[in-house]
Amino acid sequence: MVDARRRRFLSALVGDVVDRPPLWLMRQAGRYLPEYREVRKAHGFWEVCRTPELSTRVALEPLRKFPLDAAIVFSDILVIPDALGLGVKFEAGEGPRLQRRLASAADLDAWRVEGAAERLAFVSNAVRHLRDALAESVGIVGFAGAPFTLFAYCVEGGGSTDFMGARALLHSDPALAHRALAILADVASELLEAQCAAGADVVQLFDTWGGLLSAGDYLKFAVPAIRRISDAMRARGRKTILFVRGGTHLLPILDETGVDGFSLDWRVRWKDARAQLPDALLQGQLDPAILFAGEAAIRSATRSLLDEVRSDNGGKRAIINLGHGIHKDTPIEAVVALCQEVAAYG
Ligand code: 1CP
Repeated sequence: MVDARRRRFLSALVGDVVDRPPLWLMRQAGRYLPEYREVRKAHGFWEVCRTPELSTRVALEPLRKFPLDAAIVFSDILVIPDALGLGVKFEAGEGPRLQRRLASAADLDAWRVEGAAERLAFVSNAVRHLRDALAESVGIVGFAGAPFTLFAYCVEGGGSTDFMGARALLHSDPALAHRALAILADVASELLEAQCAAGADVVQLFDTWGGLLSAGDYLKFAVPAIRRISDAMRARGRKTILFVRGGTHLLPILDETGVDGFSLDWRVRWKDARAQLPDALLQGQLDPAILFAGEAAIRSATRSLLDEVRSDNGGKRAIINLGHGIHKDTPIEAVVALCQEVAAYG
């Protein structure tokens, strides 16, 4: 028997009637949780990802605390560059660093494409372990980085505010960029399919930096790579959601990606997104900053979003979420208030 929360999540994915839209939060298993920080004191980031007992423990923690309808597997988008041999290090206190970067055709030729899927088996193992622990209680979200965002980290070697090097490379060597994007897409496809086969109900592509591109460049470089993924996933009956941060200007072309759903960031109005994407599943899109505004503001913003979503076709084809990952300094009581407000909306 599928429990009420997972049923609600699955219904939203296919556009069936729901009592209220389901809820999960991007980065819900991360650093804002004291229990996560405790685990990280004793274990390295890679160790948590690669040890199913640990990845499941941290993925379950938000479910124990809040009435969420789905869990997200504990992993990172940078597992793909690591599996390709770029050597990703997560040091405490600083962002991730790649030991090797992408700057030339020789760099790309050195990528270890063969066997990458096998080196990523720990992610689907984590999903399988999480599904065993959750049984039918809630949904599971699998994920991967979207090709352009992965490309951006591969070129830059770590975080950046503008990813100038990556954006320049698209234009200085478009053939190299297209080739790299296609490889990243194919490895992501395999990783996402493995997560679905292991028990994920839906997968999300995180295009955190896609909004840096002009609509023309997104169409030229990012869309064909995403399309490789969405075509492969659809052929196997899997559902894919695409999150593009800062992608309001991309709404007129996002349909071309061929994915099933879109995770909206907080800047766009729900109904404007709906007008551009009439048939898609939509997810979002509370501003993560609301969680620092106090209980009354959180409850009121959450209720406004729920009302807006309900006025869009009775709240079908919708998932409540944040417009970006939860901030690491978010107070726990704020998350409680948000989740209570959604859970009470029936
Ligand atoms: O709920 C969860 O937190 C689960 C898993 C999860 C997810 C979905 C992690 C664990 N990372 C991600 C996605 C991710 N990773 C994205 C896309 C989503 C987003 O935009 O927020 C991005 C851009 C990354 C890259 C990354 N990994 C960063 C940002 C780097 C930068 O400056 O550009 C960081 C800090 C990481 C490490 C990381 N990944 C996850 C956690 C909990 C952490 C913190 C590291 C630690 O514990 O020391």
